[in-house]
Amino acid sequence: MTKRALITGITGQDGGHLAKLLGDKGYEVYGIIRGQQNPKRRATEEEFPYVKLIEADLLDMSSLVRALQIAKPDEIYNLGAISHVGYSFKDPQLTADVTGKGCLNMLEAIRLTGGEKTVRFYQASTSEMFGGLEYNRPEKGYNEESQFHPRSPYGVAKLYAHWITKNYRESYGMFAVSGILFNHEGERRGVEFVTRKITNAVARIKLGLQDHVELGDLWPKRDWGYAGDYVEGMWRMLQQDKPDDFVLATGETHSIEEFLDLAFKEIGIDDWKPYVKQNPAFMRPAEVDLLLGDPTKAETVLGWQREVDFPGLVKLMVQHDLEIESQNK
Ligand code: NAP
Ligand code: G4F
Repeated sequence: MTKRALITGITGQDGGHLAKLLGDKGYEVYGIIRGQQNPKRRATEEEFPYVKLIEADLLDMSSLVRALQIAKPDEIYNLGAISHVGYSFKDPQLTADVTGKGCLNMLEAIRLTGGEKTVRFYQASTSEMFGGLEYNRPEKGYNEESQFHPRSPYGVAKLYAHWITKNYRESYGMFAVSGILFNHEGERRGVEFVTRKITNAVARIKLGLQDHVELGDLWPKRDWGYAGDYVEGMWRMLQQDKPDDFVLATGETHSIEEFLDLAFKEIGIDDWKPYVKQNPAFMRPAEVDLLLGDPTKAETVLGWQREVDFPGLVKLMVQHDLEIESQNK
């Protein structure tokens, strides 16, 4: 029997990687797309002609019920969210509604359509829920047992979604799991996130299209992996005998300065300082100083391994942006 999957956030970074992964595995793939004329619709249809798009919105439970009636999914991947931490400080209520309550809307839609014993549900939880070293100092990195202390409206909304997913698992016996994913990047990453903003700027500087990039704080450290590796982990979580939560991470942490070092070296520049200006507009009211994850449980139980390392990730992103930007020149 062909398995059916429904993805929210199909137009986002992870949605693209997951649509490819599930398509390659022979799934019948449905994707939720929002808005009357979503600007990403055409590109999504062209790249994934096998994906059936359904108009719906995480803010609107009746649209989710309709989507479930159409897709009749075996698996749901809830990737849709306001996902930008900086933006969440500017629009905290919308973030709570989409990123937090949107998850509840989907879980209730599953119950209303009688899917609580048949549908497998994946919630996109995040390392932003941990909050950094000031609050929690794990020896090997944050794991599934580490304490949460979110530092942004986004992190708080995600923590609600995380707990309500656990609550539906415990209350209704649903196969509902959370993947607590550390930062993952790649050629599909939005340019509003720091890694892609840097690699895009580096490519444009190399091609003479811009002369500097403006960034916020450069000292925070992140555990950066490749998004293509992480969607494999999401899928594995839904193939287990028992529902459970897992951390996906690389077990390494690097500062934004280290990312800049490697990205500029890729175009032959050793000293990036003349090309980077600091702009307080990109700083946040509260910052997460360091994120480092411990993926031992995912490696042991899921057999998950990341394939792309930090230098490989930076190289892949710079080379991709050089190709794209030279076509635009
Ligand atoms: P992304 O590129 O920002 O994609 C977000 C997706 O959410 C987009 O497809 C967007 O659709 C959709 N969306 C926004 N508002 C919606 C609404 N009201 N109803 C339905 N869909 C809506 O995010 P990503 O990097 O792929 O991340 C996927 C998920 O994993 C997110 O939930 C994110 O918070 C979480 N996560 C990401 C990371 C990471 O490092 N990437 C780490 C941990 C957790 P439009 O195109 O229409 O705006
Ligand atoms: O790339 P970022 O915006 O990612 P952030 O805040 O770590 O969030 C991402 O990862 C989370 C997982 O931990 C996800 F849940 C979330 O959805 C998202 O995908 O910022 C990374 C770091 C921050 O410390 C930020 O303050 O880079 C710093 N930064 C410095 N200058 C900047 C900039 N961030 C952005 N976006 N833009 C800048 O100009």
